[in-house]
Amino acid sequence: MLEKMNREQVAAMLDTLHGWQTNEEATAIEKDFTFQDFSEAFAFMSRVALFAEKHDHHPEWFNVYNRVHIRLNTHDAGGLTSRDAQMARYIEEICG
Ligand code: H2B
Repeated sequence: MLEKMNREQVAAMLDTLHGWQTNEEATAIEKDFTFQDFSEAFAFMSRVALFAEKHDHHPEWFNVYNRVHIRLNTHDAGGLTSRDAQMARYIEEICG
C-alpha cells in the first residue's frame, strides 16, 4: 500500500498545483472547476473518468450544469498519496 503523505509533503504537493485546497486534516484536496456549459463539463468528466479507470483511482465529485467540484484522496491510505498528486496533475493538464 502507498504511504499517506504527512503535512509537509501535502504542502509541497500543493505548491506544485494551482487552486487546490486541503481539508483541515490534510487528508484530501479539493478544487472547483467551471466550464462554458454542461457539455464541456461532461467532456472534462469523461476524460477524468477514463484516467480514473486506467489507474484504478477515482475522484469524488459533484456536478451541477457547468460546475464540477472534485475531491481527491486515497481510501486505502486514509489520506493523500502520490496517486492523488498524479491525478491532480492530469486534471490540470487537461484544463490548461
Ligand atoms: N480510488 C480512490 N480515490 N482511492 C482508492 O483507494 C481507490 C480508488 N481504490 N479506486 C480502488 C478503486 C479500490 O477500491 C479497488 C478495489 O482497487
